[in-house]
Amino acid sequence: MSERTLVLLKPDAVRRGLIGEITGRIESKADWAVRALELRTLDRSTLEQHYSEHVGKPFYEPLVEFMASGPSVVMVVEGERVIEGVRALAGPTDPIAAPPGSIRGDFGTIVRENLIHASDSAESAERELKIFFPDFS
Ligand code: IDP
Repeated sequence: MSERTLVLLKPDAVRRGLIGEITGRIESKADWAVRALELRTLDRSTLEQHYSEHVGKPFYEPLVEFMASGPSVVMVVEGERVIEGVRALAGPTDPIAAPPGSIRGDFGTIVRENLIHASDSAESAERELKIFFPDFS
């Protein structure tokens, strides 16, 4: 079933020149397509909505600060089982625990600066796409 997900290449990925590498892995998957893509510096209000489930956790403030520290790539990716699929390409949250071959496993070491965000369910995708691409249909 074709579906849509929100993907963010976080400021560490952009600073390190990994936009092409990471986007290429996503684009290479059969029947997936990038439907919208923009380089955007995220403001606090957007990030507060996006990470609302993490408010009050010890990593929340440094996370928001990091995510606002420079441009991210924000994109809509569409395709067969793309929600589950981009999460699998990304790997687990902690890059040291992420297997080689995954994006976080290949390029990351720091839990906060783990390169990529991808919606974790159909409900999250719907909510997050509205935050980042309110006019996209
Ligand atoms: P996910 O991005 O793999 O879905 P979440 O648990 O939703 O992981 O956490 C959101 C983001 O918050 C992570 O991608 C990471 O950047 C950051 N984060 C999560 N847990 C920690 C932590 O324990 N320390 C520092 N940053 C964290």
